[in-house]
Amino acid sequence: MRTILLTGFEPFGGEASNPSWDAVKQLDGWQPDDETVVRARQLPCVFTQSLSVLDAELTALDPSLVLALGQAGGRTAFSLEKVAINYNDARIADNQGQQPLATATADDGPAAYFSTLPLKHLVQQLRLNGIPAEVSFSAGTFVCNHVFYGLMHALAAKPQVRAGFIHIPYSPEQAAHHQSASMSTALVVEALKICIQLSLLQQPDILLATGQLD
Ligand code: PCA
Repeated sequence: MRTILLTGFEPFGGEASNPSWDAVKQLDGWQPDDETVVRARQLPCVFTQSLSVLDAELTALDPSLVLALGQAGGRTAFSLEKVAINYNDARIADNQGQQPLATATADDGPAAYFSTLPLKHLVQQLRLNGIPAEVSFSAGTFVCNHVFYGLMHALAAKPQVRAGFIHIPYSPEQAAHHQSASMSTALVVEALKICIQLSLLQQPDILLATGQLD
């Protein structure tokens, strides 16, 4: 049996829920085919501890594909992150009151890693299925980027294991308070199924104009 690991975060920043966890937990146990099963795990919104939990799951599950999710309120689309940077600079405290400023996630690591998901192909297929999607070139400098960097650092010696990070917009319930864009959990789940099926094919990415001017 092949395992796919999906992660979502606990609530943070005063929100009552985190739609990244609400979405991935719905796919725990889902089988995209007879030989593959999805496992969903929640990560604490805490620097360092989030990576201890993730590393333990990577060891226990030995996944063939990893999609890590987080919320980025204000985003207008399902946002596939391209780059994880070796830099923590927290504008707010994490859920244990830590606020690292200008620190590295891995002292011995490179400045950045790229996602190994077929991002352009995913954006194309998501849009064809009526789901707003984009490639993003910054996952920020908070716990999500920290987890994304730690994930890619942990898998650096395993290029056959595709992995990446996805930021999702507010849920409709949250957006009603923030007057912002939203995406329903049902649509995020549908998007994740497309990402899983396409990423498992192990085809190289396509060429498509998904860059940003500035
Ligand atoms: N979003 C935060 C951390 C947890 C989450 O869901 C971030 O974007 O860093």
